[in-house]
Amino acid sequence: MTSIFSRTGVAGVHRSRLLVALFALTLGGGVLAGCDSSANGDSTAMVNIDLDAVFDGTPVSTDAATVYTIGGRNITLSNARIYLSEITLLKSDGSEVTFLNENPVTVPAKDPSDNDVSHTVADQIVLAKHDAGEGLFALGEAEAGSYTGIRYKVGIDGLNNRVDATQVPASHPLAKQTDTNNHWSWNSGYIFLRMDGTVDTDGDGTTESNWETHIGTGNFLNEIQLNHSFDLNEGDEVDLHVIIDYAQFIADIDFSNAGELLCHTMDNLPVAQKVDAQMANAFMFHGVHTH
Ligand SMILES: [Ca+2]
Repeated sequence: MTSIFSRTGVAGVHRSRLLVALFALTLGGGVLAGCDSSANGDSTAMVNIDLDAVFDGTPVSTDAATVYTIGGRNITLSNARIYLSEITLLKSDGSEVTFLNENPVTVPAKDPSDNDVSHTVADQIVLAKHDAGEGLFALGEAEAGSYTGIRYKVGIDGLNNRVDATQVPASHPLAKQTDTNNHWSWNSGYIFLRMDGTVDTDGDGTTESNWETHIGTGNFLNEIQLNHSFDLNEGDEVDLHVIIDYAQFIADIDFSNAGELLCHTMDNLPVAQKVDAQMANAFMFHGVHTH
């Protein structure tokens, strides 16, 4: 008898705990429904990318008084800017999230046979003007969950690189820029990586000559994948913190060789190839920071 009463007592305790649990679930469900109605049915996080530009470990400076040494030569930096596109989060389950621009633009372009076409740029493209202090960009929403890394292209691929830049609205990253040129022509496309500055060619310590490293065209389009596990929690706003070391891009350029100082890709393929070979070494996924 005592054992039966005892079991009843235990069952009673379980029942009341179950009621508490159900009550909590109901509350939780109400909160979830509220979030779902304001989003698009999924639980999502807001994702930004923080492209943190350094030069050999210190923050990039385009101040003329900031002198860097590379290959034994003093150089300064006046421009440091880069295009990233097709920015994609890699989920633990093997699926992917590629960010799209909330305001796609439809502009004239040339197809692979050089015919005039109308092309819609849907991708969430980033033009990071590090020389202007621009490195933090909103990418959009991504599903909450477990991720293993990110992938992106350095530069612009396909028809997106064949548009008429002068027809792209000024607010879009593919627009012809008015401060520093970002685009050659519809057949050469965008300048994926642009670095400029001065260099001490005569070795007296004072920089006096210009150097220019402008990388573009499909042959030098790189895809970068950075593996780093992270979680996105519903309702969070996070920064994907990626460090870009601009010194790496030009690490193999011989600044004592006048033939390597000016490279606009098509006119100096050997230097473009040197930069291309270094591309993957310039990026590090530092972590995910929640606001
Ligand atoms: Ca000099």
